[in-house]
Amino acid sequence: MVNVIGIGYIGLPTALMMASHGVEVIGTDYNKELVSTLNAGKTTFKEKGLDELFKDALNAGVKFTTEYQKTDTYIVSVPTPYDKFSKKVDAVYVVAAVKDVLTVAPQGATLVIESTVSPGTIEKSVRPALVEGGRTDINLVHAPERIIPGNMVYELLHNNRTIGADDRAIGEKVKELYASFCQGEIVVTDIKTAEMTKVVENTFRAVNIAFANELAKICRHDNMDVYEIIKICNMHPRVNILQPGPGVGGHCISVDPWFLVGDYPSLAKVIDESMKTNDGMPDFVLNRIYEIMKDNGMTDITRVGLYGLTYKENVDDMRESPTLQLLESQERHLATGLKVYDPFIEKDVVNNQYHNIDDFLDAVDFVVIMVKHSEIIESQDKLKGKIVLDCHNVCNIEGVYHI
Ligand code: SAJ
Repeated sequence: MVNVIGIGYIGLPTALMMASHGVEVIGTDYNKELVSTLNAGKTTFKEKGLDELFKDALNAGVKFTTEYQKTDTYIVSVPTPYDKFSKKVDAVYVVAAVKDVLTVAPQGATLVIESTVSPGTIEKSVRPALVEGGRTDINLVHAPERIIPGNMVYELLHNNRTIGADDRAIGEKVKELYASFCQGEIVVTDIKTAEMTKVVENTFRAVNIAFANELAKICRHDNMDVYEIIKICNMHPRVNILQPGPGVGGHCISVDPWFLVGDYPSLAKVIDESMKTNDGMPDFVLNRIYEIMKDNGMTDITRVGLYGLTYKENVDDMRESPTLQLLESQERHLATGLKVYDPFIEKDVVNNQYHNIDDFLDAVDFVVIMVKHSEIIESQDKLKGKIVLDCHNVCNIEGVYHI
């Protein structure tokens, strides 16, 4: 039996996937509300294919509880926040979960950490917890997750994976467990290499996005079309530039590269600059809003609306979202009043938030597309007659502004 600790964005799909492939799984989380929602037969976030997978897993006998289980295999998938000031990873939740597991884990149990951590964290923070608890019999493994929100179920099945272990034989055993559902290649390596690959993958994407954002700024400065330029460059066989946008959100691309900057400040220069470039994009958009208002003789900020609150399209996750960053920045400049709408966010989370696209569009003259949800792409006719700042180049309307 596998006990998955932390049944959030990663732990839940992982637990469900294993259960629906014949593994006996119990998910444990200290959040009672989350556990009771799952036990009531409801998923806790929206994700393509998750509800169907949930049904299959329930039929297969998956269980959820707040109690830690006595078993031979644990998978820890709790969040790893980072300290905004020092830019270092804070393994506090991982260590707390590990300590809780140690209270029940039998001799020789295997503890798989899926949470993203910076290279060396398992050695520096997790192993000491085992040593202090007198539990060096526990086998430590790191199996960093790789699934992308919006396509998690597909990617769980098809992505290649990395397993880092102290002991090759244990690594192979864990590989077998993941192979119960994973159709990709599974590489077994050591723990520190596994930690580093995970952070490097997200850093690669962050740096590439920063490059696109910097190009957008250069092109704006001299009135060139960044999208046309990227499109043509990408026709070169060895060039693959990503897309500029209003900023970078989510819990991974906007966070993980900072771990390398925090740990290697005098070495991680390109990464540091890239992260600053991405973090500066919401402010860049705010400046564009003021410029465009001026061009159009607009003075009333309350007639401007931000479309989208989530960190990317067609998900309901708002963590570190560019829209939230922009609103925060606006408040810092002592200016407020922007209206906001997102079809995926039902609760009121910010001021001046709308819950219906038509009411939102009636209330504004200027729409800023912060997130390219399918809804706005499919209903762009509704934007006719409005001033539009399209931060993702998804509108085919004449006269739209770009970043
Ligand atoms: N973005 C751009 N331009 C682009 C692509 C993305 O501005 O061309 C922005 C998005 O709008 C979003 C942010 O970047 O705000 C991040 O989105 P994403 O779709 O690139 O990635 P995440 O954060 O949802 O998921 C990433 C994935 N990592 C990589 O692709 C290397 C995923 O595979 C990881 O599992 C995940 O991080 C994680 O949990 O680490």
